[in-house]
Amino acid sequence: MSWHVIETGRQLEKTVDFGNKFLIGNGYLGYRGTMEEYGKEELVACNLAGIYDQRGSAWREPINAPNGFYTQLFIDNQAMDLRTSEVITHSQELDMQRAVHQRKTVFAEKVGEVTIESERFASSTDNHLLHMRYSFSLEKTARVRLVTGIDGDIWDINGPHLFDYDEYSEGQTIAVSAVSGELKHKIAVADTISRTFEAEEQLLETEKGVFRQLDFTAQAGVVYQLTKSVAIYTSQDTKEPLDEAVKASFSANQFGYEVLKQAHEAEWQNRWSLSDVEIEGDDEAQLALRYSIYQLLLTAPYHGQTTSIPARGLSGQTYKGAIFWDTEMFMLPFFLYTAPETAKNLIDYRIKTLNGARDKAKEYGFRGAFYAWESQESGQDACSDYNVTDVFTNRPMRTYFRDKQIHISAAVACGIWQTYLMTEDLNLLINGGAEVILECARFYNSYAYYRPEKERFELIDVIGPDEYHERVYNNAYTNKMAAYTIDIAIQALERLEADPTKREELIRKLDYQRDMEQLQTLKEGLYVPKPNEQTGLIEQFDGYFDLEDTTVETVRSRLLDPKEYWGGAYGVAADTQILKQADVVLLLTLFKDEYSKEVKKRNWQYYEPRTEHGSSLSPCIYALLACDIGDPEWAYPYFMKTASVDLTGASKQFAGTIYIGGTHPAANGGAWMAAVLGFAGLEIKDGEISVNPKLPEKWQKMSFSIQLKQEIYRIEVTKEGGSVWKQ
Ligand code: IFM
Repeated sequence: MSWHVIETGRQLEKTVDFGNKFLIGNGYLGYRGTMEEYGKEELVACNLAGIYDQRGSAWREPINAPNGFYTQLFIDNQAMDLRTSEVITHSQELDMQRAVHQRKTVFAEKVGEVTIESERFASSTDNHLLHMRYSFSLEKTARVRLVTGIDGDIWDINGPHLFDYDEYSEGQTIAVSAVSGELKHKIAVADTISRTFEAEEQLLETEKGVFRQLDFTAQAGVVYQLTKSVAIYTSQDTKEPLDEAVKASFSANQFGYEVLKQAHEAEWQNRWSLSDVEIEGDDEAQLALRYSIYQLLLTAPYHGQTTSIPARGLSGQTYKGAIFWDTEMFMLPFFLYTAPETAKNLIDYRIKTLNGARDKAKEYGFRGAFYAWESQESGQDACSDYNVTDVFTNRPMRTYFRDKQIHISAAVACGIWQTYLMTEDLNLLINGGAEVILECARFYNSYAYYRPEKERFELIDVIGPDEYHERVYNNAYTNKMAAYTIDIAIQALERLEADPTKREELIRKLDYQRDMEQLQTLKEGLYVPKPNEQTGLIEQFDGYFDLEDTTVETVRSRLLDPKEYWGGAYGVAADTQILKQADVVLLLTLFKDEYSKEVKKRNWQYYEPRTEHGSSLSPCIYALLACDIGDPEWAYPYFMKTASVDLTGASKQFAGTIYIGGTHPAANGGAWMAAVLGFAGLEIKDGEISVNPKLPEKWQKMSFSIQLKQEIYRIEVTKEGGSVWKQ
């Protein structure tokens, strides 16, 4: 049961939601959980990782490939369509263990019942491939027409992105290739079918698609079956994407659906064996946590391509398909502990995009690396200066995410350092990791502002994790993370002493001699807000405690429109202490060993009622700190909220008028952290693994594996304690 996500009944109002919930993918592509007969109005999309296009001055976003699964059955010229036909029963199911999507619909037709069943998966063994088996049967004999092929008229938020469509067909293989408007990327999709029945076949070509039309008389009670192997290649993969796609689709189809599925399932079994977390005593939590892990596994660049995980995964073009701090701060730990090679791929993306970060620092008059708030393929920042649209005037609002959310560089440096500490692989530092860390530290050195009257450096005019308060001074989280970045830059230079030649080369290349001295000065002089001696509270930023102290509900009641943005110049939260997401609590979670339990508890209690949790990144952090304080019952509802965000679809869908729906991989990673690092209390220090369980009341036992320096460890915890053994 806890491996299956099932929905029954038509539920057409949830079409967009189910598109996210029933997503399949393999790191290269994500295919939304829509029906085969659907089109762009239902947000059908095959979203591609790491390949972007801009149309005019609209937002740059990832490219959706033409839909190779398009299939429509007609009975006596009547379309069998979940949207419009009479339906007796309908179900949609995701088998997470095997990463397979299934659909079964029974239609009521003049000729009696018509049953359609389909099954699909995004191949985990060859990430260019998608496979589908489609079958149907009729209660009474009738004339049928099946149209199946590649639909190039696709959903885009800021498109269309594809032009110059070319169609191809040979034998059972058809293909479409098109060219993107901005960078002239070629995208090719090929589809080869096998079928169990004879039919009159005709080729249909439209402006943007190619289809086969199969006409025949279907006998009552016979199951007619079709399998499709869809291959996708782009000019980022190969010079001749069309040839590659045709070849791949054709040869995959020769193996047969079952063989391909077995290989795919074996690979998923392998992934699950390293990443599953079993919970005894709470089926609901088990399902939600597995689902979170499923989402991480389907989105990650397992195959070594240098891409990272966008904020909405591969569920569509929301948030411009961009990479945020979400990856390093919320998802990376899961990969570091369960799939370190994939964690390295994520880190490689930041190393590869260092020049983009350097350019951004220069653009704002700073030195070093200022990573993009919304990073695309070369590290360019897709975040616009006007990133939210006002619901009243419909005008873009000036926001400061791009220019002031400087904590992003610290997240990148910290992610690289954590990866290095876990793997102890000096090559990671030598091959670009140290360079990124040093450049991030240099950025803070250049951003810091010396206040002679206070004899300290400050970080002024920033936005912390709580985006509702813009342009604040000394956001405690940002200052602490910047201080940590300086610290790890100094430590990275020390570690590089193991290879003095490489160290010298790097210092020379970066002309870093003077910076090294300055980092010491900054380390000693950078102001990091401390807990107040009487209250134990850390002020989120200078002047935060002077703001109106009110409740989330009061602030919500002031909204004139439910989609109104809470932050920015006129936002309802901006002049109050109401925050969007964990900020000081995140700081305390990350640096938990540096603060007393009392300080952590007081801040949790102060900030929690003032937090809207308007970001899916928030509840998991409250869960983690609650576990650290020793209160799993406080933590549990936040864990459940995080882990089930993509199952319930209960997340914010709009920022101003801008659609921000999709899957939430940061929350998925947060759910894993809350369970494993929080409830099980897993810690690795100096290569030593320990657990300190604080299981919620219902949970009797948790078991999971982790990978540490090529060894696999099995861990079991109960309320009484835990055990760790090498496998
Ligand atoms: O990175 C987050 C940010 O912290 C809150 N708004 C959404 C972004 C993408 O998930």
